[in-house]
Amino acid sequence: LKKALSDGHKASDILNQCLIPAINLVGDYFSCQKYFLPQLMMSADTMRAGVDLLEPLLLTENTADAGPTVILATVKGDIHDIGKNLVAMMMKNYGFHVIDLGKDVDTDAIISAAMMHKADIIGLSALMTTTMQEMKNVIQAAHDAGLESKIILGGAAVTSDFAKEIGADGYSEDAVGAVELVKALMPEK
Ligand code: B1M
Repeated sequence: LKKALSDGHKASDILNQCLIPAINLVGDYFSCQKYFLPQLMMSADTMRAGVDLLEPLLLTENTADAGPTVILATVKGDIHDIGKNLVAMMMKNYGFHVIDLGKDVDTDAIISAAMMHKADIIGLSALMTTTMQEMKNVIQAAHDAGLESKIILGGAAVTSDFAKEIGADGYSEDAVGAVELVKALMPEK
């Protein structure tokens, strides 16, 4: 990565054209049993180290906490957080007030945090077909608690149709799109 940067490649191009396609390829190799869990874990560690190196270059115009308040979490049962962390970084970059609850987060913890921080947005991430079902429980719990926060979804397993079906307010397939989605939902902020 350092060589690519010194050769003049942009950090965002390295992320979007190399790192993300590479980790997706690892996922494909895992699916067809060319790679196994150790390779999946090593690749995830490598990806994290890469994102850490690029992060200062990806952050450009942090206007610190001026925008909407966003609670972010990877839902219960799911420990994938690379994509959610990219969403958090991009949102902070646009001045959103991001409270990142981490991964494998209980529905109750998400609802409590949204109430405590008067969240404008609850952003949920899930990477597995099993755990994306948990998103529905969060939406139901938010509704039961009378929360007015808008709920947006993302993560490799999630689709726009699924988001509509379970009553989410929006879906984005990537981190930049998530920022645009929040801006569209909160035009006054
Ligand atoms: Co796992 N894993 N994994 N894994 N892993 C997947 C998801 C899988 C598809 C691989 C495969 O089989 N091809 C598969 C799920 C299958 C399914 O459900 N259909 C899988 C599996 C099975 C598992 C385990 C069960 C393996 C095992 O233990 N036998 C286990 C899960 C344990 C658990 O969660 N309970 C497991 C574990 C792991 C690691 C820990 C090794 C590691 C994660 C490390 C980490 O996240 N800290 C890992 C990895 C790296 C992957 C793959 C290869 C890559 C995921 C990733 O980081 N992608 C993945 C394969 C794949 O997705 N193709 C796979 C890059 C990242 C930038 O993309 O997260 O999609 P993504 O985020 C994008 C967008 O989706 C979007 O923006 C991001 C940036 O563009 N986005 C949002 C994400 N969240 C958003 C929220 C938004 C908006 C947009 O609004 C709020």
